[in-house]
Amino acid sequence: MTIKPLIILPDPILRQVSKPVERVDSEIRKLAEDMLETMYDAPGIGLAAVQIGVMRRMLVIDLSKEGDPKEPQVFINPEILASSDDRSVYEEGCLSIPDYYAEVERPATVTVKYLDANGVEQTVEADGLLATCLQHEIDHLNGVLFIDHISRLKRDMVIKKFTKAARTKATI
Ligand code: GNR
Ligand code: NI
Repeated sequence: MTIKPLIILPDPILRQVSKPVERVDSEIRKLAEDMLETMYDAPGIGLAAVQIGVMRRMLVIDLSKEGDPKEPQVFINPEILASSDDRSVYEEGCLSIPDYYAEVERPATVTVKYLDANGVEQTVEADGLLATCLQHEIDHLNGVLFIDHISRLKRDMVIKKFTKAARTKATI
């Protein structure tokens, strides 16, 4: 198990579209373990493979409360089959956009088909935080960030701030 460095805005990697996982093998299960360890270390409640620079359609989520037993969930090649018309609003954050939070409105309920860590097809009807988190992570697989769902003014401000920070940190 390895904690991997996180890809941070405005790295163009975050805008790439991830490719499907072809076979759920030991390499993919190792990747899932690394993603979970990286997510727990951050800490976060979800992580897409692209956030550690791996362009595969895969994400992990753990919504268990601090102190309770861990509930790691692995979603491979997830697909949203249906979204509800009713919406819910959550204050979202992203490990690739550290210390920035904004309210995002999304479908309140989604039906998601995916492969689990054993390569077995599963379908979940998610609501609440799981619905929001699944949509946030599936967006990552398509090169979409939660700031794409807020006002252009706010988005441009965040991108500008992170671009400036990256320039300051760079050794060029
Ligand atoms: O840790 C995270 N918290 C969070 C809060 C509200 C909605 C979505 C998320 S996901 C985020 C981790 C992350 O960046 N996943 O891609
Ligand atoms: Ni994120």
